[in-house]
Amino acid sequence: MKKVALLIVLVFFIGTFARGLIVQFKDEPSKTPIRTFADYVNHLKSVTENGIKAISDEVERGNYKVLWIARAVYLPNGDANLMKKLQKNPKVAKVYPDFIVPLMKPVAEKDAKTPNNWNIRDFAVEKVWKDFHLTGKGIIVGQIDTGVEGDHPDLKGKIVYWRDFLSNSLPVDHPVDSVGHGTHTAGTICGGSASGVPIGVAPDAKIAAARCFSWFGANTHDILDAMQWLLDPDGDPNTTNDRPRVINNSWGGPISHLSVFEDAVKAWVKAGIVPVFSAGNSGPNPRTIAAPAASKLAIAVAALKTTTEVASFSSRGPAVVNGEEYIKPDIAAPGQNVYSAIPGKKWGYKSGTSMAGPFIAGVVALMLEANPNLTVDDVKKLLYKHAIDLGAPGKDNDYGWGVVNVYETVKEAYGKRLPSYDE
Ligand SMILES: [Ca+2]
Ligand SMILES: [Ca+2]
Repeated sequence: MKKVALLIVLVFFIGTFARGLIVQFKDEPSKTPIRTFADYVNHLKSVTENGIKAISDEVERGNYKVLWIARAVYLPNGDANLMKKLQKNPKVAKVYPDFIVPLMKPVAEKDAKTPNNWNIRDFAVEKVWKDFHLTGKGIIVGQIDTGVEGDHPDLKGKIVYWRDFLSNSLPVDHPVDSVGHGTHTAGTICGGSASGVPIGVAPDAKIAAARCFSWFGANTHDILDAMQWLLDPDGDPNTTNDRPRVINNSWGGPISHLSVFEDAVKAWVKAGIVPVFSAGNSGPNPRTIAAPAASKLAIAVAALKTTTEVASFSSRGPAVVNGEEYIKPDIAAPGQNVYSAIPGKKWGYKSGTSMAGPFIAGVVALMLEANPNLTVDDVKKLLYKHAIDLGAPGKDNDYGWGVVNVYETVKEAYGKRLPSYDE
């Protein structure tokens, strides 16, 4: 009996390891000038196509997935031998095993007996709605997570784009969430007030939801596929109003995995998408920041346990990437005992940087409604400029620039609005 049990456990664990390879091609000079984002996408696609041609002898006919967002291709049957071979190809920059990114599990969860939405209540969110008449209207927020319960009373009608990337199961064609993580984060971004108190920072924003994560985590190639999909969720390259302006990423892995995602994050930024990433739940020791949060392009969000105190679980900087050390995270937002939606049309509390990231994504949605012309850099500058400095003076490895100041940040975004805009 013991042997059988051991075998079952072994098979179970082996089944959770991803298989296959991700082959990333070297960038090449573009033959035509890159002026627009569409030019940039065409460039990525052409580099990837050339790369695939160069390795075509090694690739099983038709059995691969193009991940042009990272100038890469996924080979589901790739193994260690093929990896060695491909590494010698002059067109190949790097070959990665298709590792699993673990789910950033909440550090604590409990049912809601009495609703306490301290993240909304104590951070002047309702004052922004009232004073500036801003609620995230017209802004699409992307998220890569465990899915969303689309018919939750606080999220009904808000999931405008949905795609299921979960490998090894038949894709589900409508928003579902069997884990609960993504329903909670979506609730913090744009949930309503169906339980009696508001739970979402930008209740009129909409969501483009990619489901990649199960309880165990997500395959890297599924995440890259989802990152690519979010650039054009309606599949029509001639429309761009379907593209999210900000994407919440309550996920991350060890900093050693940063490089495979870096080009995809860069493509988002080039498309004008604000990349928000949770810092990770591996604190309070230094150098525990997760990746891609550790990317210089990302807004890495630390979790607060009160309005002025960072949670001990919140991952800390500095980030050390390719021998270079720099301060991370970038900003802090409420992340402990956060009240939001959970599947089964219920509500509950979760704690984690996964709960802090979506708060910032919601604030960015308010900023972009206030002023749709803000660039990714504008958004970062305003968030960091108004953050309330805590801990060591200036930017530090616990709070980043400090605690998000929702009111002053959105107020200045609103003030920067060009007078000619839709007046
Ligand atoms: Ca489109
Ligand atoms: Ca500080």
